[in-house]
Amino acid sequence: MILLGGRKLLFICMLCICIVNPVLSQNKSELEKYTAGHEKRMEWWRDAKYGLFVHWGLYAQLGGQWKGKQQDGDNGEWIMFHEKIPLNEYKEVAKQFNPVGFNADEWVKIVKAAGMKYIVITAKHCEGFAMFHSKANSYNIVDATPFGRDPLMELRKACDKHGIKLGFYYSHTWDWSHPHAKGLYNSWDFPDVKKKNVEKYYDEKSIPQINELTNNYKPDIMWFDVPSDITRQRSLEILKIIRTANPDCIINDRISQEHNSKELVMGDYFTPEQYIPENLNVDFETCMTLNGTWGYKYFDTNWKDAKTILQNLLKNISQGGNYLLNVGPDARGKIPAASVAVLKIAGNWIKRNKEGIYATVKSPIGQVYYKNAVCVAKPGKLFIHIFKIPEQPELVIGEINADISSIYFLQDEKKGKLNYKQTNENDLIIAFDPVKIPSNLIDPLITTIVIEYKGELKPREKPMIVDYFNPVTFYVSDAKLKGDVKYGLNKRWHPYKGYEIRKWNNKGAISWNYRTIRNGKYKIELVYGANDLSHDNDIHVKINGKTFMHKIKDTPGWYKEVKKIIGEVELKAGTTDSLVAIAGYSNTHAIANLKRINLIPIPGN
Ligand code: H79
Repeated sequence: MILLGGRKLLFICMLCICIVNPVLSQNKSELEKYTAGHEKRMEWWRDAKYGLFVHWGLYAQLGGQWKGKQQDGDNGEWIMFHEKIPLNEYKEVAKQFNPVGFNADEWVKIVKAAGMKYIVITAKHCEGFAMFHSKANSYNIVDATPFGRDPLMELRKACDKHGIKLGFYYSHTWDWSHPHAKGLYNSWDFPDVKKKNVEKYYDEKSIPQINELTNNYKPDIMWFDVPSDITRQRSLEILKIIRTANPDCIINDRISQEHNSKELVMGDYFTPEQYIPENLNVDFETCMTLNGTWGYKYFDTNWKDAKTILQNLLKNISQGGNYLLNVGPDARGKIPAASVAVLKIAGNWIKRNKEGIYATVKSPIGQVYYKNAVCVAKPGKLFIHIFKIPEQPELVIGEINADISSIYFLQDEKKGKLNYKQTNENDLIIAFDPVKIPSNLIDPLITTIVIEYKGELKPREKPMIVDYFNPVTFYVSDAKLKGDVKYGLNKRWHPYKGYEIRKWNNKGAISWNYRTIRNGKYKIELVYGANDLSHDNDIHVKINGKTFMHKIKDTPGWYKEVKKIIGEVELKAGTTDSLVAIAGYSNTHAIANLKRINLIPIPGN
């Protein structure tokens, strides 16, 4: 080991500061310059709510099967990686790829019928094959297949014709066809990492192709994937290319390693994948598959139904985010008929209820207390999308500090149909008796009602309601923290971990105020993650003058959620109190990652 003397070390430090500082400040001003205009850029996107993700590449030709073996459980677009298909054999697939059934107009019409406002399509996935005519690299759909057409240019034209926005997914770091690409690289053709010069990959392929897409196809969105192994300098370079050509081009978070940071740095929005976040106060878009794969697999017929799609869309918009739902067109260039059918059913519902979807915003009073519904807002209106008719003939909306003028079904022209009462506590309760409601107003998918009010809707002031008619969740994101208790990632929602209390020990407390509107008995359920080091430590929950102690056991790991019923509690109507959770003695640094506490009504009480 070389030991540096104090003076030498100081000299090196000074030298580093001198060299690094100008670069940092230059980076900072470039970053500011090329991220400016976020609010304006996001206007159409925030109103759009719903888009189509399209994963289409050479993997569509294979349909999830290689040499007679079906790729179970894996994503179709990953077949080259999972089967370690040699590049020269994979290139043969390109020679067979001839999707003559592709019709850009037809795709855009499917998008419109689905009620979607934009498309994001794979211009190049990790396999490295470009689905557009690239001069920078001949491994592309025009030069390397018998098809010889440029589907992205055709789509650009069709989208312009029909008023649909178009974005491109581009795998800027991973590329299994390029010897110099890093990240998760092709280790079967190019095993020698020492021979790699990643700058060559960026200079020869990634950067020129991003230039081509930007300048020739004028994308409205650039959607990058896994930014592992990319330097900040390269991410900035990409940002600069895109924004120099078009300051309004929207870019997702995965352009740079900020992807895991607590705030947006270069990107315009976060991209939770296959997971709808809760309480995230930043632009985001949840992407999800319609079956179990992004890229086409002929044997995956596990389609989500229209109701699930709509619920996902509505949950996302109620949290202030967009929904990007994926289809995987096949080797003929057709979107599978089963996907088209289900998108259309959901699309017809959206057309009927569009007023409660597009251009809505997150509700200023948060969610309603009735659990099987979500709430979104427009000036003077709250839209309540009801997923399931309540078992009790009423909808508990909760505290509303505004002058309500009428409550009606969105489908009903004659307004003011629903009766309601507002309690002394300003809680709104809507009568919702399916026996009395005309059957045509109950939608077999989702029923939407509108609450119209005059004046300003002020934020809620009172503690949350514990209501015997509805299970209640105490989210840690809404808790008061006392002492040495912290949120993971500074309270930012994490794509895999969600919100949680981290490093919880016996030096702090987590609490929530609540009030009750009815008598009732509840089960207390803890939701947390812990590993076996925590076993036999305990968690204490205090409610209604009683303390419930829970011993931690049978927990598979810090980030694997477990649900444990720890006792029962009876609450009387009209109480205001608090629920407190405290970690018991711990000889390790933390005992559990707490996520939430549920009170589940016990029927018959
Ligand atoms: O394009 C879709 C996916 O192909 C892509 N993102 C969406 C939008 C994507 N899937 N996974 N990843 C990106 C990152 C995951 C990587 C890995 Fe693994 C998890 C690498 C190693 C563990 C799964 C298991 C894949 C390989 C082994």
